[in-house]
Amino acid sequence: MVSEKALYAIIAAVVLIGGVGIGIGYYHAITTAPVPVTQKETSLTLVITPNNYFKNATISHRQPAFYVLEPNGTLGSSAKIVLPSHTLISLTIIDYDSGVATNIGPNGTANVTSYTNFTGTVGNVGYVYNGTAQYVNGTLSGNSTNNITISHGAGWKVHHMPWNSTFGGWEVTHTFTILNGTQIMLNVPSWAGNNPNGGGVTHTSFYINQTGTFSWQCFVPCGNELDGWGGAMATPGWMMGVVQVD
Ligand SMILES: [Cu+2]
Repeated sequence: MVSEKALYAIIAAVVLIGGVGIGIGYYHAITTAPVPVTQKETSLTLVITPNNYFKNATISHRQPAFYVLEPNGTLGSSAKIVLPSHTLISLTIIDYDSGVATNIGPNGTANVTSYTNFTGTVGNVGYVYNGTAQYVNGTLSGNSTNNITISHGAGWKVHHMPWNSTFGGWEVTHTFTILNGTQIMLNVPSWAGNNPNGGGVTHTSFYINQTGTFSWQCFVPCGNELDGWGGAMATPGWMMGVVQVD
């Protein structure tokens, strides 16, 4: 058993050593040049597939859905997307769907053009990749396997997706929209394109400089029933969900 006197001696030694440690740490802190803050960055890749089988009591139909591309290559659920706050988030949407949206907005008959905009992204822009009429990315030249040159495009920089008068709709398949209550924090439209095989890649970046749990929703009525607002549009992990920002 340690005597009371010895115990006090040990406590005193611990306090003294700890104090010296703090002193060294403090001395170090005030004599070292400030370390440049490295910008925090992360990436989020969403994949839209159009032909997922949706079945409930009244719907038995193929429906589109957003997935999160996980680091191991699998498609994870988009029902709850966890993101860091105060971090540059590089968002890529790989969209296998196609076809213009005749209506866009908070109900099946609305035509609210703000949902065609890139809102809350860096510079309020996005970049569209794929063989659009406006911009062809990636051209191949050369005719032998030893002499192939691929010119990569820089993407078509857009503030908003246009109306396609030939097809009679907005060039938007779906939107990835994050809401704080009813306020739009982020709106990213995904390019519909006029490639008959469908498919496009849209890239943008954004910050969320607050923590909390928000909702995300697609604003193209792409579901079944309720003027397109049932089915996928009303089911977490399909065309809606939550975004938890830590
Ligand atoms: Cu949708």
